[in-house]
Amino acid sequence: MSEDYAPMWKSLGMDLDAHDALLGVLEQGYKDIYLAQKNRPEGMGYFDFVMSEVHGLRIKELLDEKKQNRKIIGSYCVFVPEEIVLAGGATLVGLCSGADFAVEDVEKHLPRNTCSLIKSSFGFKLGRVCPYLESADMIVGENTCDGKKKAYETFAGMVDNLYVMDLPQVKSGQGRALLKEEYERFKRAVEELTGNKITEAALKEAIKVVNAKRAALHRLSILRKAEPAPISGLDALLANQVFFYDNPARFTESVNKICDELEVRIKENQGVFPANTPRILISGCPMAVPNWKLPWIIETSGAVIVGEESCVGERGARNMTNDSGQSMEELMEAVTDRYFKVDCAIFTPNQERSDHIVEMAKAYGADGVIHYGLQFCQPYIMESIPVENKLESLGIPCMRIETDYGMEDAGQLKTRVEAFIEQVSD
Ligand code: BJ8
Repeated sequence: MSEDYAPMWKSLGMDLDAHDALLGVLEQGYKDIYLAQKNRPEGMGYFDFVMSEVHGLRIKELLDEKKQNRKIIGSYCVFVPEEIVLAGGATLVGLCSGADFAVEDVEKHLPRNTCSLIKSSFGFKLGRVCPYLESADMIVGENTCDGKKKAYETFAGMVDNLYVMDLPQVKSGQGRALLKEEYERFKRAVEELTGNKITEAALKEAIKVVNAKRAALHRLSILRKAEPAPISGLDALLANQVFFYDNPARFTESVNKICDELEVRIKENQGVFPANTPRILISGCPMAVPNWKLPWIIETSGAVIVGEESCVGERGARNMTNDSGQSMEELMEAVTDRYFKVDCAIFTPNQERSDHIVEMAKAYGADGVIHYGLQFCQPYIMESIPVENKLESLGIPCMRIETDYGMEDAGQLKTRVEAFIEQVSD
């Protein structure tokens, strides 16, 4: 990191020693996993920089925004509409939940058999090591899986600015009405927090900004359909992860730059790995920074990841919000329509998700699908069985993996992944 950010972190009430230790692990992990890759697009240099400054420069930018009276809203889920946040003149950031931290403390508040993602969100708070969380003027929790919704009851006692958004579990008329009502309530909460009345013009503009971010990621996804794949899955995952932290306009520009470069690579038939490298689609739980374990294992075992059916991936970014509405009512309907299509495993039934996995496997020319379930995540692990059955019935090999954020099972996972890759490359 180029600057001494210690005074800034201290001003946020962070535990500097614990934070230094965390950054040390993060930097080493990034070096070993990301910088050790070969044939990376030059444009990834921007993301290397973002990652090296993820708790530094980006936080300074957010604190500068706060000085200008702009509010920061943190979230843990793709159901929190960035369009409404931006329209209210605030900034949305994803909150850290991709690494184990302060596990002993966490297990005083949560049962041991809670998924790593939820435990991590508690660990970053209890350990005081997440500058995004400490900068946030509002933290949005959402009633998605049972684990999260019960955890937020406890989390409410650890922070003084938790806002809980209710979410439907069924894609019915009532479900959609609940989502719309919750987005209206959230809009009022954002207005109250920022003191800005959200206008049609502001919402329309915000929809355009967020759509542009998504369009850049779509462009990147489509380029990954090429054979040989022009970018590693690890690098593409990183772009999908940074989506949640970066300034929207800068992010869009940076992803589009990488895409320009990839188009040249494709024309010249240059792949990141040799031609005919087995192609894998990952599907399942979201992978938040710095959760790179499984993609790293896959791509150091002789395969390339060509797509992510995940909230940090296509599930989160695939649908656009219609910006053609003229009234607030029409625009809010469009926001609701867009998010109501997210096929998270908390919905029942959730046929769309397995249809989408099949569609993606075919579109990206995947030789096999690896379903990634976080241990103790009932919605995704339960769904992984019908997903596997469906894929196998269509002749698409599938392997289900259950893991956590620890490295203890890395060797065992590698053996399984290697065997799967051998199977799909026959
Ligand atoms: S829309 S996937 S981001 S809820 S891994 S905490 S489901 S027990 S993260 Fe998610 Fe929103 Fe859905 Fe996407 Fe629970 Fe499972 Fe843990 Fe999970």
